[in-house]
Order: sequence, then C-alpha cells, then structure tokens
Amino acid sequence: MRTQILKLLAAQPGTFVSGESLIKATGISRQGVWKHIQALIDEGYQITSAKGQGYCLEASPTDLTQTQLETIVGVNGLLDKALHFETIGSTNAYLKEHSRKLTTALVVSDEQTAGRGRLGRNWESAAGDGLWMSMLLRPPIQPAKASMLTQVVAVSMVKALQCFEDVRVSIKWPNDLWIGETKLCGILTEMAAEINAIEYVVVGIGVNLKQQSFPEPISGVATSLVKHTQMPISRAQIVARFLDYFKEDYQQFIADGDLSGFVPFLNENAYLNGHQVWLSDRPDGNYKALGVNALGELQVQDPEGNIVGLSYGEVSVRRKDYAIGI
Ligand code: BT5
Repeated sequence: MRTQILKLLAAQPGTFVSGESLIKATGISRQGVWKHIQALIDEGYQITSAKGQGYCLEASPTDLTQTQLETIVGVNGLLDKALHFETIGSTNAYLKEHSRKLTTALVVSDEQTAGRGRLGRNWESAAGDGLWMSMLLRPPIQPAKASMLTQVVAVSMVKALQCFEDVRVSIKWPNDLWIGETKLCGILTEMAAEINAIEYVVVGIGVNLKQQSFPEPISGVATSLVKHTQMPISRAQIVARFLDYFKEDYQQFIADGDLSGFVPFLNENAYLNGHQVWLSDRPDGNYKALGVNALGELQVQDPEGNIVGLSYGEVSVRRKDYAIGI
C-alpha cells in the first residue's frame, strides 16, 4: 500500500496530489493515507502537505549515510558491523583485507575505483550510479557449498526489487540479474577456506540504479533501474529490504544445507529456462536449459537428450536466441 501511495506521488513529483485521489486509488481511509505518508517521511522522503491541496513529493532519500546504514544493519541484526565509504577500490577487496578484524559486516560505497567481476573482470561502479556493496559472512557450511550463496543472494535481491512493481527482474544463472535482455546486477562470491572449513565468504553485489548510459564495451548489455521504473529509487530502502529478505533466506539455506527451499523461486524467475543455450566449452551443440536443482547446478539437455548438470564457474552460458550475452 505504501508503495502504491509513493508511486502515485512520484508520478507527479513537485506537484500536489489530492488526498481524495489517494483514497480513491488505494481504497483506504484518510487516516490510513496519513499514516503511510508519515512512514514515508520517516524513511527519508520529503513530502509536504497542504490543506485542500493534498501531498507533494519534494525529494526522495538519495544519499546513504553511515548512520542510516548502521541503523539498517542494527535493526536487521544479521551482521555485526556496517561501513559506508564515499569512495573505495572495491568493497569485496576491502572486506578480504580486513577479514581478521571483523566478524561479519556490510560495506557500501558510493563509488568503486577498482570494482571487480569474476576472473578479474572490470565492474563499472561510478559515483552515485548504483548500489555497490559486499557482505562478510562466516557460514557454518562445507566450502564446496559456498558458491550456492550466490543464488541465495540473487533470490533475496529479486525479492527486494519486487517493490518496483513495473520492473520484472530475472535470474540469469549463476550470478546475474537481468531485466529483459540486459544486465542489471552482478554478484561476486569469494571465499577463504581450509579443506573442511570456511574461514569467510565475501559476497559482493553491484546493482545499476541511475545510469542513463554506459561506456562502450557494455553499452549494449548493461541496464539500470531508472530506465525501467517511474518509482523513486532509494539505496537505503533497497539495502534494508534486501537485508530483511536475506536474513531469512540465509538462515533457511544454512538450516537446509542446500538450495532445496529456493528451487521453485529460482526456476520461476529464471532467465535461461526453456531456451536453447550456448555453452562456452561446447559451442556447437544444441543444449536446452531446463532449470536449477538443489545443488545450484543448471540442468541442460544435450543434443542426445541426456540431462547434464553444470556447476557454477564451469562454463559460461548464454541464450542462443540473443546474440549478446555476458
Ligand atoms: C559480475 O561479474 O557480474 C560480478 C559483479 C560484482 C560487482 C560487485 S560491486 C560490489 C562488489 N565489489 C566488487 O569489486 N565487486 C562486487 P561477471 O559475471 O564476471 O561480469 C563482469 C562483466 O559484466 C564485465 O566483463 C562487463 O562485461 C560487464 N559489466 C561491467 N560493469 C557492469 C555494470 N555496471 N553493469 C552491467 N554489466 C557490467
């Protein structure tokens, strides 16, 4: 309901929207509308009200401060420490470097000057353009299962982004979130472990929020949230929502010991399922993506009809019906 009210106000920023029209559109009472407006103001939205005119959205909370982040992390309770930076090399690199001084933590930076993807690839993370964050976790699981966390994070982030009702985000196995045919978010999971025990896992998440355009090598494949929604985008809100879902999803994953609780969600929101796919190590065959299993493997059907499970990191997969892909 709160989202609906926000959407109605955001559709006419700087303009008064009458209380009557909000009541009519939402079906709730005048007092109910007022309560939601107060809650939005508490979240940092600047909303003015005037008798006889209604409500006007003046500004959305854009900045994320250390205090705000500490509050979000404190209320959520999953992680011990919150750190906000204006600029940093890479939030993943920071947590790896400081892993001995921290137990669990969340780091968010406005800008990354050396943001990284998998295999040392570059991750574009200009100042204020996106949500660049990493979590330091100490999951009590076998090292072989750590890569499954990538998919748990993907699930929680899709749920968090569902508040943008006009956007449909899908999960491109194993570590991307896409809108349509373009990449919105990448996840990078790194680990330090001995043979039988994890020392730590760092999960980095990059979500493009406000870019209107991207530099050449990724201009055809990258997208940002602002291109798909009329809703105001608040980093604080996305972090808070993500952490709320992640706390629950992480605990379920630890209890289950695998992804069995997430298989339906992963497959209902999958980008590849049902499509012919191109596998980087077997580029000539006709493979069809069937779905993800409880081990986080992507099951594909090979040209002979056999079902094969692909592990995270083994191959790069793209849909054959689209020429571009990462
Ligand atoms: C990923 O790698 O997608 C994981 C990206 C993780 C980024 C986060 S940000 C916070 C934390 N700190 C870090 O230093 N990293 C994490 P991969 O699947 O390897 O994809 C990398 C490829 O995506 C690049 O080679 C480009 O083609 C493309 N790319 C780079 N920047 C992008 C962006 N902002 N949006 C969409 N695509 C991008």
